[in-house]
Amino acid sequence: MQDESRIPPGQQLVRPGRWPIVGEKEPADHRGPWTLEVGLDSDIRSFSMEDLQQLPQTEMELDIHCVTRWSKLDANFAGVLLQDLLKASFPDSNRRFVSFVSHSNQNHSSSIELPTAIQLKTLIALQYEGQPLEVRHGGPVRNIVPKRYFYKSVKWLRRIDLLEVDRLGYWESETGYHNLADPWKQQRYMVPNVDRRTALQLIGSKDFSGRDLRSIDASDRDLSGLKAESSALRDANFGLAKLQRANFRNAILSNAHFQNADLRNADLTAADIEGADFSGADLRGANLTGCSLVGTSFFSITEGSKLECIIDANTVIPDEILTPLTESQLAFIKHKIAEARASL
Ligand SMILES: Nc1nc2c(c(=O)[nH]1)N[C@H]1C(S)=C(S)[C@@H](COP(=O)(O)O)O[C@H]1N2
Ligand SMILES: [Mo]
Repeated sequence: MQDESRIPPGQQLVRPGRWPIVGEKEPADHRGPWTLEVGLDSDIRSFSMEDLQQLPQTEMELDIHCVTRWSKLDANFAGVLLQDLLKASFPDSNRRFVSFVSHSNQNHSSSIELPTAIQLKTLIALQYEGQPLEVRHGGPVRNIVPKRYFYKSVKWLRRIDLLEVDRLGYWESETGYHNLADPWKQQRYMVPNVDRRTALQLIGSKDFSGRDLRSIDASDRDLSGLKAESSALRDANFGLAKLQRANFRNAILSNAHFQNADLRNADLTAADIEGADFSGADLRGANLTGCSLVGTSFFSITEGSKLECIIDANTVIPDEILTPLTESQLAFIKHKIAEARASL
């Protein structure tokens, strides 16, 4: 039996043994052996991998909750507790925030209040299931903040800064992810980045091309033929909207809400639809070629009733994009595709 209380609201479990890769796939180029620096302003302590291995090691089973709605339970990690690393570097500092900085091409980082990080048992992870952490998952060293959305857990951790004033991380400042990131409170996004008036004007113009309109409320609107190529529409609400022939090519639609939307003949080519919800949406003739489907929903169950998307033989959902789906979503969409093909 799965313990429901362990799965935060709006999350679905990945298939057993799966661990999706989200965001960057590799660190920036680097020479020489990996080091981890801990910095208190200009005072810096440097740890080699051997140094880290010589500190007390802690092993724990953790649940991963990604903001794009997938969760993975009982992931086994081992490494050094942040608390133990600080004992070995700056035992007497009582700074208020900690920032985890990656050695990555986009200079990722993420921050959290230091007492919270300690209390949550933040781990400087070196191992996953008894093996050195794979590079694609942040090896040789990443931090893991338990009980927070996974963007607080930075891959290829190179530097830990102890701060008096918070410094927003990459996702938090570039994409509006919520700085507190508590999955049980669904703290996924900060407030929308356009006011209601601007939003209504843009909806009237039917042109979102290239714009960042996080969490925009376009529910129940007539947006047929919408131009939204390469726009950033994380968490946008298109529930019940008319989106026939809309152009969402290369758009970021992660966690967008399309419940009962009319997406007939819409073009979603190469869009990021991770965590997006298409339950009840009409996808006849829509093109999903090259979409990323981690955490995507094509049906949902609310109050006991099942809300299903509609597809037909003209819907383009290539088989090779289906693998990241959860077990129930995969079974559902495969069945729908087979049905649509059979009705030809
Ligand atoms: N350096 C770096 N760290 C990162 C990211 C990233 O893109 N770059 N993505 C974050 C997000 S949004 C998630 S969900 C997790 C994904 O980790 P995984 O790819 O090992 O599943 O890493 C987080 N840490
Ligand atoms: Mo994420």
